[in-house]
Amino acid sequence: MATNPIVSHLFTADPAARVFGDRLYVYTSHDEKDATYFDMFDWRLFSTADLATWQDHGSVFGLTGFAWAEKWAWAPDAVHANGRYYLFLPTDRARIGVAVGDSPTGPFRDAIGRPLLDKALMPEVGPEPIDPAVLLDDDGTAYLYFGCRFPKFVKLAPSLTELAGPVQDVALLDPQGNPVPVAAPEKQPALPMGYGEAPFLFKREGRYYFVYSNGWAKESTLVYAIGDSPTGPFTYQGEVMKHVPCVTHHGSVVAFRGKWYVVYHTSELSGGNMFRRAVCIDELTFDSSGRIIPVIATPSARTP
Ligand code: FUB
Repeated sequence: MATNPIVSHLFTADPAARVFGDRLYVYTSHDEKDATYFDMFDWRLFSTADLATWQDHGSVFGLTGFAWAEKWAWAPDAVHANGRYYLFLPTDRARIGVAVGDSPTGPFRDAIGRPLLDKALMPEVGPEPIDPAVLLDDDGTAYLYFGCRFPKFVKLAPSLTELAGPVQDVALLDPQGNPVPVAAPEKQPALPMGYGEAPFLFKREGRYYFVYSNGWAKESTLVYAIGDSPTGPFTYQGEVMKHVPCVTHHGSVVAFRGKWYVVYHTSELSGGNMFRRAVCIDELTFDSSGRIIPVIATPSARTP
């Protein structure tokens, strides 16, 4: 594999790794080189056939593509359905839009001309509907997960541009079966199980893995829970990976060419700046019962 980070000519974050055809695509958000906040304007795309050489597909969509969006182009996800490619994109810490295109690399356009979810119109989406992640189940049903501090999900219609049910809370349980309390607004969730942000769903051997960040403390990292259904409940299992040098933790888990990988970001490339992150990849393995063996990140090369 190439050395970490996979991209070092610009700052990238919040990777959503997806396999389309015979390539691994990583959709990212984009930290500005002089960033002092998560003031982000566009989404980038990189792909590889061999995990050694990465192709930069450039900026595949930006805030200007959504006439209704103002700022904060944060964590994306992508899904292939209906012969098209759909990007789920959060803006404004308040809305999630959908862009659609005919190829994984675009061009993409606003699919519906308005947000799919909008906090101003739908209080049930919670205080911060960010970090969309889509699970396309084996029967073709799509579920959208999202939320900071309050994990939410909603079933999508086959078009992927309409909702097919109510917005619901994701039920997270501790190993004894008790509900994991959601985080109090603006507070660090209780480690290690509390939900912070960055949901990501994948399915393996019939079970649904709900990956998420447990917050912004110095021990925080990506953790996961497992459920028997895409609608939960999900029971906490442990860490996906050990803490990496970054205040935020956001990643995705993907199978590619017979192995599993976790794709995530750290602040190492910028020497520790939390607003200037870089996307990395490491192999991930499971034990015989399907538990993730926590990944120890391969350190990133740093800027001189
Ligand atoms: O990139 C902006 C925000 O930082 C994301 O939405 C969070 O998941 C965190 O990575």
